[in-house]
Amino acid sequence: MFATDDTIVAIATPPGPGGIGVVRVSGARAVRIAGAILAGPPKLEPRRVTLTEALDPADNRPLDRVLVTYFPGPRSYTGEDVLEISGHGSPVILRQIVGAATAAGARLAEPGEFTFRAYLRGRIDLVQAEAIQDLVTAVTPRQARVAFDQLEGTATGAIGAIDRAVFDLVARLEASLDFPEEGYHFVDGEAAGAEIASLAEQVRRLVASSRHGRLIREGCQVAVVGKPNVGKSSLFNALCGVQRTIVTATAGTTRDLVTETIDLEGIPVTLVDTAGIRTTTDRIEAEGARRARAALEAAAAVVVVLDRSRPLDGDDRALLDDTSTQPRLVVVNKRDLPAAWCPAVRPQVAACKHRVETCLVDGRSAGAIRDALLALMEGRGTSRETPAVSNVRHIGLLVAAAAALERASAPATAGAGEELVLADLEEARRALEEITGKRTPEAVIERIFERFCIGK
Ligand SMILES: Nc1nc2c(ncn2[C@@H]2O[C@H](COP(=O)(O)OP(=O)(O)OP(=O)(O)O)[C@@H](O)[C@H]2O)c(=O)[nH]1
Ligand SMILES: [Mg+2]
Repeated sequence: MFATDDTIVAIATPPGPGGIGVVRVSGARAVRIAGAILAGPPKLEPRRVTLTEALDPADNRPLDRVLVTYFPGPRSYTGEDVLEISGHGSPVILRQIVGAATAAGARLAEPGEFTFRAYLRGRIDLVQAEAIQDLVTAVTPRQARVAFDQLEGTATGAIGAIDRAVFDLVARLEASLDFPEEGYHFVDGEAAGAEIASLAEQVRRLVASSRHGRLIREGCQVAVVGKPNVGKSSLFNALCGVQRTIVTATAGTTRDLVTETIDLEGIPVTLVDTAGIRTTTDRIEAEGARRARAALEAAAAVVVVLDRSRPLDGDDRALLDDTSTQPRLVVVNKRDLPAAWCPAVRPQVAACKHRVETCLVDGRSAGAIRDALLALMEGRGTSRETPAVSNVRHIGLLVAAAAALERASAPATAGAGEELVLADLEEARRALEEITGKRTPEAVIERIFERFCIGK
């Protein structure tokens, strides 16, 4: 996908002016390029900072005073010789330094190419490369924590240990296959079956914890729905902590979808405020209600807001019926006003598992709603522990590995032919090694690195 024997250069800091800006160079010619573009040229000491000047190749005049750090391979980010040149964070100067480096023989790096080289040279595996991207793009501290743990090797370690155990079993089974007539029995069928079942269980546990991991990594969308005027926008604003959307006493205030992402204990939750859903002949309101229904269907979870001060009517009931199979939180609002519900409807609402009574005029219910929302998510597999796996690519392959191991377990116990068991064990290994990058199709690798930014 990329040429790997040349030397690459890119600006590693974000576009635009900044306090400092860093140009990164990686490859076999890095030191020679330093000699060509830096004043002196300086004697670069490994992992020490050198103060010098970057030169304009056109006239050898200084472009900027810079700090240069030299990381000799293989103990560098990419595993190759790396230079980090820190200058003033001026896009013009940084571009000129890059220009000087290309004039001296470097090539402009593609997105993710530095990290790709780190992967290629075995500094990190694919899971860690993906973790770097997650870390850089994290929007909640919890996302950053999960990504950093994966970069440190938690997921890699867990998956690697299982892969090694499967490999060990495969080796013993193959040895039994190779020497059948001598009566070699490197593996007892029953013991092998139990071993495989236990490995499958370990993979299943990783998958189970990954549901929470995925919520943290990807976040989820929560639609706030209800009849007009029940207090949806008031709830939305209370959760956002700002008056993001208009609240008035007029029914039908919200006409379109309004979205905002909040941090719910580390889960980035995208809240969608919607127009009130009721039967209407007004064209604008009907379109609003149509969009509200679409948001409702797309959402991972839904908050149904009811107004306790008005009788529960057909529109409320229809909404409660429509959302009954979705993960949902029922908010019984306007607790401060006299209740208008007849006793007969109370059990219907009381039957909703996740439910909270609120008063949304003063914003004091926000904490209770957050807790109730979190309880709803927790029912869907969240916990406060940091999950090892969060990436949907990894989860899919873990599920495939667990299934293959489960298929192998019974025939092994029954003492069926080694070939049969071996085929499934091989499949499990293939899935595990596709996660870490040992056996990953090039197209998948390409897709992973093209999402990186230039200079990473
Ligand atoms: N007394 C009382 N009034 C509330 C409460 N919550 C909201 N309101 C009022 O109810 C009215 C409607 O609130 P909104 O938040 O705009 O309701 P909505 O569901 O978004 O309404 P639409 O956008 O028209 O569908 C406003 O006047 C709010 O101040 C509450 O808990 N108690
Ligand atoms: Mg509204």
